[in-house]
Amino acid sequence: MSVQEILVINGPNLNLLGQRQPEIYGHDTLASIEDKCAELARELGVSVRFGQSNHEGAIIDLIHEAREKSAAIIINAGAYTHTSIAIHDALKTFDGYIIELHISNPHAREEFRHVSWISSVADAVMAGAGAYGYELATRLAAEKIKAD
Ligand code: CA2
Repeated sequence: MSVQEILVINGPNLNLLGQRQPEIYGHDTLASIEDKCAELARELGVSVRFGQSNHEGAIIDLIHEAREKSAAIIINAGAYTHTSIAIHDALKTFDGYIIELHISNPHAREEFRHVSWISSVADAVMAGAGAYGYELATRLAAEKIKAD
């Protein structure tokens, strides 16, 4: 049987991680987060694939691709979390396990970040653990897909 895949989707501006606003988002880059998750996934007997886009449609394409290829999605939709019914609808078509992830805790920030179009279609929500949240989410997703 082939190794099950977790797709980690990152939305707008997250390609700048580690370069700006470290007081909110920390010093880790997306590449270093990907390396840590890949190593963890190897230990856990699953695989992870990272995708990032600043474009809503490209994020939806990644979700559609996951319908064929992935057992779980970890998604940090960035600011689209608070606006995108299209991403909400796309996630609804995915049959696997979904984790909504945020580096910061949006509930402790501006009021416009308190609304999420992702939470209602996610199986789990992780927020405020910093970049470490990606490793926690990878561990959770691996456990869930291996139990299936
Ligand atoms: O805390 C999170 O992970 C967020 O999803 C990040 C989004 C924000 O709009 C959400 O409310 C919470 C913003 C991502 C911006 O990423 C940057 C990274 C480095 C420098 C500047 C922005």
